[in-house]
Amino acid sequence: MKSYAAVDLGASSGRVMVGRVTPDSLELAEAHRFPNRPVRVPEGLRWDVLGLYAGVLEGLRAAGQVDSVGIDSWAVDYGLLDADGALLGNPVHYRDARTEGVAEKVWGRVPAAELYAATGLQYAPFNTLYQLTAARESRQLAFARRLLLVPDLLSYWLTGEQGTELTNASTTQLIDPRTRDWSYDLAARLDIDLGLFPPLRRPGDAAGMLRAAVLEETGLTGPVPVTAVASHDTASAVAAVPATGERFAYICTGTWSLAGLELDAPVLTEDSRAANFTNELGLDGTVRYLRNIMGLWLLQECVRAWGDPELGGLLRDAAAVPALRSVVDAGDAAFLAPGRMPERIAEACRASGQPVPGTPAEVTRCILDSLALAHRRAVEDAQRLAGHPVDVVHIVGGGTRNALLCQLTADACGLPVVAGPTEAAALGNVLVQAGAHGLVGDRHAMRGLLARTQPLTRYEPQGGTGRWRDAQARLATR
Ligand code: ADP
Ligand code: LRH
Repeated sequence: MKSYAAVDLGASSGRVMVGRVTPDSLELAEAHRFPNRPVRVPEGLRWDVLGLYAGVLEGLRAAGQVDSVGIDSWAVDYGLLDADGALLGNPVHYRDARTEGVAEKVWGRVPAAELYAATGLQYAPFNTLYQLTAARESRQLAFARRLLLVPDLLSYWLTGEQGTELTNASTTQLIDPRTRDWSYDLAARLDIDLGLFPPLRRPGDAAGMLRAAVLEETGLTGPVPVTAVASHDTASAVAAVPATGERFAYICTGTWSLAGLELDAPVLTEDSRAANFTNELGLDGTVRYLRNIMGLWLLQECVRAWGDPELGGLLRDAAAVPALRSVVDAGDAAFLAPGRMPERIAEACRASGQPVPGTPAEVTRCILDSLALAHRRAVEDAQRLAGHPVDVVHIVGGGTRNALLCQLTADACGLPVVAGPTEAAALGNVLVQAGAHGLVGDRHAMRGLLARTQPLTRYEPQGGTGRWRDAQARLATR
């Protein structure tokens, strides 16, 4: 048996999990969980990356002796280092307003269609490419000698070694999904200095050893290697989808819903661009063909506005509210920024001539119906655009704890939903480490092990998809 520490940093919480693996068994236990609360300072919204690093160290101490450590986190964001290797300021949060209006400037130099053809990445205002363009005139960027994506930054602090992990690099919009290497020509046309990024590493590559000071602080006995995993949390979560065949769609639910397919090659058509599907990179040469949906962020922000009522009670009350009274477009980037979420949802309903949800239960129901509807649309569009039909939808991540959302998704898609595992990103992280150490085989073997060992819940579709089609039509005509 081997033990692996998986550091998994989501937008709402960070955790250090310990996975114990043999060729026939897989157990995951939580060593430490800590909130991830962005901080608004006069310059804008920032990640408290030192607080997160402190949480990682505390988690490693709680994890105890392990055979290796892997790190994954949310995508696109980065820290800049000066010539001495010191961090220049707090990493900017992807929900910060600095990228407003930047895309249009970029498209003036490289049209959106060419950008998509080169990178296969959906338009999202926070793609690293747009963030770097927004920062172009900043003194921080002028002083920077290195750019490390968030998991790579933490890995650097743990080991002293630098690298850029490929699955997360694929969210920068600077990678060509066909060559799985940097898009040199595009970067040159946009004056983006790829020399800021350290060399690419791939999931399973060695990423250094815990530094002596880290061993001392965590009480671990060295040497303890750090292994590059699929360091984009969504790539780790997709690796842990317990599918037993090829005909499946997945929805990674947490702060975001990431809904789509695993493919062998990118889909770079104009239709795909118009539908805003992304081609991010996954394990074993795969492409994660998916759409970003606002996800449980909508609910998180409402719950925050309501003074943090207990989630279980809220979901029970929402289950009693009549279905599909009002829906909003849960893919709309208008919901990206924090603040005033119940009001913004009410305004969207009013503007589209639908009943305005009033109570927290009604707003929650509107959010869950809207998410299920967006899940349906993404699963349908992905199958059509990629020519890859599916028989089942796998839901992984924190949203698997929301039985109403899982059932509504099954109903909306008209397909069975298999929910679980909840800590998919951490499991994918553990399994890539286990794979690197020869304990499990490729992603199919990983999925077989997950399907045999993890508790999963099946939801059968109910009630026909007609009313979901009607709700979609209501949204489409507005
Ligand atoms: P991230 O990794 O993006 O931080 P998670 O995968 O941890 O997100 O999922 C967080 C979400 O899971 C929360 O926003 C919440 O909606 C949902 N969730 C967590 N616990 C429960 C619960 N007990 N019941 C229902 N939903 C839950
Ligand atoms: C989910 C996620 C998602 C990205 C977003 C920025 O945590 O990594 O895949 O698009 O954060």
